[in-house]
Amino acid sequence: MERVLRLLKINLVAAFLILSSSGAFCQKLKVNDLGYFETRGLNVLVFSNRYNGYFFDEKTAGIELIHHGVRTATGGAVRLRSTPEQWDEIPTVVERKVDTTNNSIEVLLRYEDYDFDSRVVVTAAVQGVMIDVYLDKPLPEKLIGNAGFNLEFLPSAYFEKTYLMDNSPGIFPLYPQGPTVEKPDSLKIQQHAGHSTFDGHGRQIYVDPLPMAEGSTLVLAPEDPEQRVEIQSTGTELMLYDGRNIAQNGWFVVRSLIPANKTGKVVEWHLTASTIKNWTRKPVIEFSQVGYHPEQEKRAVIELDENDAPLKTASLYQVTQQGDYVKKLTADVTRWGRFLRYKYVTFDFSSVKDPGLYFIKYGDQQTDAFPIDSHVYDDVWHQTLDVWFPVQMDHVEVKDAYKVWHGAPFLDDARQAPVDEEHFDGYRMGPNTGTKYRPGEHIPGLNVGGWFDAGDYDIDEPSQCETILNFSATWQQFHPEIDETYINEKTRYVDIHDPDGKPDILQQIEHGVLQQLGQQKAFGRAIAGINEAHLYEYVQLGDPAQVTDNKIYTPRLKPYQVEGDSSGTPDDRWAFTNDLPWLNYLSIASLASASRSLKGFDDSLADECLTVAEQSWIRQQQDTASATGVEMLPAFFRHAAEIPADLQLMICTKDKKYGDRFEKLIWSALDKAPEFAIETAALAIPYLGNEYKVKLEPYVEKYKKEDEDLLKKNPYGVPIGTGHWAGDQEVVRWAVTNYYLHEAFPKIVGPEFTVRGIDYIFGCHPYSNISFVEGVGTHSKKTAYGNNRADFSFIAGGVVPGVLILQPDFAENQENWPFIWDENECVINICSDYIFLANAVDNLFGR
Ligand SMILES: [Ca+2]
Ligand SMILES: [Ca+2]
Ligand SMILES: [Ca+2]
Repeated sequence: MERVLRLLKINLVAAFLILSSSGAFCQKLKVNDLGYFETRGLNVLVFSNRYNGYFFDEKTAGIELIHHGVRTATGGAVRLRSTPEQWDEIPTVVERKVDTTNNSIEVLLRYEDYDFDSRVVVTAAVQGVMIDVYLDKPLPEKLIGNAGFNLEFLPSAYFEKTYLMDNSPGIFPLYPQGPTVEKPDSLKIQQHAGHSTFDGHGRQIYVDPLPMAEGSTLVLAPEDPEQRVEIQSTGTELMLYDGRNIAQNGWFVVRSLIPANKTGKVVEWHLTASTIKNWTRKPVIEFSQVGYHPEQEKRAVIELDENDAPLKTASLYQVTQQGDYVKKLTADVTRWGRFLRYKYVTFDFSSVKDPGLYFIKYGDQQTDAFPIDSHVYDDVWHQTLDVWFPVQMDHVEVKDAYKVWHGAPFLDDARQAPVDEEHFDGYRMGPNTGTKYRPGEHIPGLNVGGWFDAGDYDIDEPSQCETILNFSATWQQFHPEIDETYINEKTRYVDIHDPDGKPDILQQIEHGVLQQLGQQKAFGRAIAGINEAHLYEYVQLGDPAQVTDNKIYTPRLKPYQVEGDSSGTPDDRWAFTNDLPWLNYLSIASLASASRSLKGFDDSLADECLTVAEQSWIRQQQDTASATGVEMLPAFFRHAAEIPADLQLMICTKDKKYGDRFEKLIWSALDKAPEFAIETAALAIPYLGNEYKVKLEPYVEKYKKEDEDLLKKNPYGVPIGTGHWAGDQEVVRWAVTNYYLHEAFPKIVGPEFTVRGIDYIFGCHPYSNISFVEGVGTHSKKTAYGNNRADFSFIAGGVVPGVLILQPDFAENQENWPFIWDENECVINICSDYIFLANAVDNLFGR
């Protein structure tokens, strides 16, 4: 097919190029003070962001292009595969030199496993950059034919667009269409710790993509002045690949192989990207897509290009039944200042309180319509509980009307994980199992309850416990009786939009508790979690019931041989049985809290939760042996983790021994990490009396001062994290903590911090104004990193991580490409926290 395309020399294309280039504008890039190449409409970043190693290739590192405000290319680096997957080898940056005088940035990259160094030098050129790769020593033997210089282009940015390779036209495929080739395993460059993302099903092979086009000059999207990029290679062939052929999250990759037996300059590319003259990014009016309660503060933040002159005013219009627009308010905007790369003004329309539908107008920009109404928060969390959580439920089949979300998965849980194994997804066993089970032995009682932690299919223990605690707190504070799901644990069957007369939140607590009890009964404590045994299982998308064969592994059978409920395929998940006291205390806290929620719903289960929690607490207090496994938390947090368990058991039993431990630990925790301890401290007020409350007050005063300082840090007035995972979780947690403090100390902490937190989640945030709750609000996340991400879809009610801050100054939340997990992957603890927050905000304004 590709040969045929190449033969189709269409002269029209050349004519079109000449026409379209008339809209382009030529100027030289400069390295700015922040250490990246800049011209209006185009930035070239050279390892401003590095591979951090935790989740390997996150598609947020290397040479990157920000083209007319969108990050369209990443991963510019010397790589060892044509289309690197997440778990492939990544280079380390040994050295990075920024030369603002000569407008160049140079990085020294190293692959330690191969003792292989390369230097990548990027120099400003007219309308683009020169990219040169240098070697001091010839390529190591093993890397010949494997090492090349790659640059990856965002597929969704080039969907429904074309390319020219040496003037031969092609259309970027919407769905990967090959070509691919099978190769023997012996040729494969090792992936993370010897794991493999490919399941040969007994064959010793792997699959590699072949180029979809080859030549020396490639133009991507020649027809589009906003995204046209041209790469000319001197001395090496350019190859264009589609990485999605071997991994749905792959990108379009442009690559030159590094020639064998050569030193000095081994790759030379001239990259140019078209820019629109005097391009100015359109203002983004950031507001809540869910709308506003009449009595709340109503404040839109307007994000402006640095070359944009702010207008003086913005307006609020009401939309009538007849479809007329009635101007309700015109007010001056307030200049806020600069945050990251943009300028900000704010528009306050708190004075408008009449119920109705409205939109904001700023210049010629008009927002989506949104309500002002006392009922706006009534049901914003329902889909999170009715749809998103059921889909996350492990060990059960889940349906919704005609649709099967998934079958009952992982009924073969679980085998004891082997010791000292370098795993993935943050799991790692220490030198011993800490259990009575031999590595590989089946552990009964674990194939029940629990939720998939996120867009993957593991049972991650910390988030399981936090989720139970969040659900339990929501029930105890607000008693939401909503019933939209049928849940039968015996038949392992869940039906969405099928009320069974039982409150869904209590049924979810029960589902979480069943897994906790399974762990506590098997080990006398909690474990780190349960994860797939093989990387090729971990990366699987679609129905989780197909990840394993659901039959318990028996070594006497051959692979793929089945006998009754046993099979010879070692595909069962592994129980990572690390003995982590802080984690066990978290499990104890969740069981104790759940026991109060389940009282009157399932008394025997409630009693069992409390009995197990108390037994496990006594065992944990006596257990002075060092923890097994790899510790993730610093010593202080490990110590402080006991506090919520003490609190929950104190509330359940009124037993002094728990109260004593609580009071012994809480004050030093408040001194060392108030943001970690203050919510727990506030929860104890009803049980410890007024003297305790008075002693707590100065800590609350101090916390409130920090809340107020946030207003100076960014225009949104919420904490915006800058870590490797975007910060919606921190925002939701912070808003919930402020709610508890407001309830306990209303004269010190007002409700505005809690409301600001939820406004941020609903659209008043950088980069765009979509609601970060899938399906909630007029415009919301529609492509997210759920387990249906390969379908470019979403699971209603999920809350995504949100805006990722890429160094040095670029805030991003990709809307058309679901696979950037640190922006788009919903996790159970944030979603259950969000359910609490939404109920809390509703409660603030009275029901
Ligand atoms: Ca996980
Ligand atoms: Ca129900
Ligand atoms: Ca199995």
